Amino acid sequence: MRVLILGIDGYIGWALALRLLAKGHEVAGIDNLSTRRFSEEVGSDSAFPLPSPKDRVNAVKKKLDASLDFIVGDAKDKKLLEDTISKFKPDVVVHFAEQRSAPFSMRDYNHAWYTLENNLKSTLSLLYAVSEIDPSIHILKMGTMGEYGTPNFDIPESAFVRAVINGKEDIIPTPKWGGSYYHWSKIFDTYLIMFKGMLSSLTVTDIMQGPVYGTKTEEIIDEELRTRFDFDETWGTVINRYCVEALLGLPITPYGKGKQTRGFISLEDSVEALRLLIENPPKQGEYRVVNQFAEIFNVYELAQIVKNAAVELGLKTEIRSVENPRIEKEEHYYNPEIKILPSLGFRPRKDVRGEVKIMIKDLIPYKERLERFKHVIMPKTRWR
Ligand code: USQ
Repeated sequence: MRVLILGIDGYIGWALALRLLAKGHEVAGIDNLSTRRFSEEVGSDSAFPLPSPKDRVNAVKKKLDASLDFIVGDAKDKKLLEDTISKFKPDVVVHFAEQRSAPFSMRDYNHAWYTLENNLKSTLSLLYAVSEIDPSIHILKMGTMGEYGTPNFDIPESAFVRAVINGKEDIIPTPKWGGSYYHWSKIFDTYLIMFKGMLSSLTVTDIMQGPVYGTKTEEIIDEELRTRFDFDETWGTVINRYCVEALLGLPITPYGKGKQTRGFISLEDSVEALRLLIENPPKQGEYRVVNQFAEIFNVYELAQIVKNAAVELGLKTEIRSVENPRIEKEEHYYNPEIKILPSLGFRPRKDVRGEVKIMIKDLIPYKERLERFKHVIMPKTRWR
């Protein structure tokens, strides 16, 4: 298949490009390299040094014997999307080109607005570009499990639910509640996709994915092929952060009561699930919502798992619950449905317990590099 990845320079975008190339698909990508700049803005960097786009393309040629078109450009630019789609003629466009950090979106008004503008505009540009050039192209869009929030009901895996309101029944969009401007941007994206998708009979998979963890996938066999790995308070997700904290002898930091519960998935399983969704598109004109996670944990349990792994590897570390910088439920019901990926044959191959040991071992050679960023690890960005 021919796959265009918007956001190809990112943590998942790059790993997915490698997986698809390794499976013989043709891949092109667009990225404005904004995560590299924003990571610098908060005084941080990827744990693994990142090759330039040109070096990435060369590494793919050398290691995977594949060619890759890596376009440095902005996915908000509708003209760029039109030109690239007309020229490359993708079967599927993957949309990862969004600002993906909740804390970054909560820094101040400018960061909130940047997140909303960037994410909504890139989504609308893509919806229009595809509907005008070839509405049969499958759009695979990265949403988030965080769109649902943490409701007191079982989270369905569907765009709509049956509800009784004031005694009358109707079908309504599945209720949503974002925990940051970032999460709200994904909710607003979803509404744009549902509306424009209905008007133009678009074929869409909207993925509701939980936090991803891991340092590598099957294709990431050496430094030249590495994907970025963030660990600072703004860009790092919880498990990745805990591993770096343990490695650097910093306390592992569950926020508040630590009973915040989410559905987690390894990078390896994430790219494999995405490959399955690309190779098994929905019916033409269908809007498919997919919940994507592998295991459910609360953040205190995760701290214990990382601590045990670190101790086994001879590292000294402790768990220290820190004041929660976020406004979120610290104890809640959580039971999301997951049926589409299993129906496509998806079986997670990694689990947190096994993977965090591999992650810490993978990070050990970069300890000195990581020491330089110790000051950007403890949480500072407050929601209020
Ligand atoms: N947390 C801690 N300690 C830490 C860091 C985080 O307890 O050191 C807690 C947070 O308070 C939160 C949970 O861990 O309750 C998850 O936080 P996170 O930073 O790992 O993830 P989040 O900000 O929700 O966002 C990440 C990705 C985002 C993706 C989302 C999936 O950055 O792109 O959409 O995970 S989900 O969480 O399901 O919305």
